[in-house]
Amino acid sequence: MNTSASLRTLSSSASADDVAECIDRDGGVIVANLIDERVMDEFIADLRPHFDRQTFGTGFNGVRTRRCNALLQHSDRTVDLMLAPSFLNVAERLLVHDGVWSGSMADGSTVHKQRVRPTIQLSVTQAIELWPGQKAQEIHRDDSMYYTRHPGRPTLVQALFAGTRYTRDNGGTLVIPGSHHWDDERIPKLQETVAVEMPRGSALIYVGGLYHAGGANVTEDERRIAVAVSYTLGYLRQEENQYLSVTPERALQLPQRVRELMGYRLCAPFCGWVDMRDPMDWLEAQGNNANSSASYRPVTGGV
Ligand SMILES: O=C(O)CCC(=O)C(=O)O
Ligand SMILES: [Fe+2]
Repeated sequence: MNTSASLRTLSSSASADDVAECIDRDGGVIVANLIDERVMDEFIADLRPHFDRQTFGTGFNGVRTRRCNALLQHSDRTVDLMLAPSFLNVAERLLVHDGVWSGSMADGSTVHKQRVRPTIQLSVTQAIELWPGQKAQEIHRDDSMYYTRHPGRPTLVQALFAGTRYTRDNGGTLVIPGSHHWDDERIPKLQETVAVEMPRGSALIYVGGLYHAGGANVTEDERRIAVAVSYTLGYLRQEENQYLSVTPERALQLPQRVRELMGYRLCAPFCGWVDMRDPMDWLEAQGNNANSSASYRPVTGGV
């Protein structure tokens, strides 16, 4: 394994510009103590019964690994991870690109043009529990699902929040710093990877073009939890189908910004409509008879 070129660690008070610049250069960065202990405790406690219903995976997903999905359905604290400023603002900086001209004929002779820019939206939410005995995963790029060509504009920004500490021995994610700049022909090698080590509550944030893999868990009895949350552009398909993974009733309980990020907001100029209207109108119509913020509790309110 490579011991020299590890990713940089920045503090959670670093500016979004600094974090984005670091990711642009190295492909990823570790943001220290992004999620506070209380939030992580509550989050993992909410997930525990769902984790415990999962069986181990197969192949790429790991024969000694359990994965728990649909995190917005299971825990209010998913919101804290999604909206962590050093993640959301950085994802916006890295993904949103210049718009296209969108025109409309006003009176048959004049075309009014406007420059529009795409939104970003949630792509996946998944907690990954690596058990002792899990071998290292295949090295891959997460943006392969979008057929992204490299080097080029990012289509995915993902965070792996440490739900337990991350060590080389318990399966800390292996990364190849700078590999997002590689073309699509170069083959990544295990010797080029470095293991990410970080305390619980810190996060590895990276672009989808960074080569990485889950590490091997060679401990006797220590499980490693990573919580994957990713953003993509509003006009691409979501890795995890948020409309079917999270019920409309549950979506209506979540903060407005979260619903927008789930994809219930049209991506300009006109991607994602329902009956030619913003899907948010459809969602809100489902909740006309319900108390729409009944059960979401912000962390400051009630733990
Ligand atoms: O578990 C990890 O450290 C990484 C998992 C991963 O990269 C994936 O499943 O795509
Ligand atoms: Fe991955």
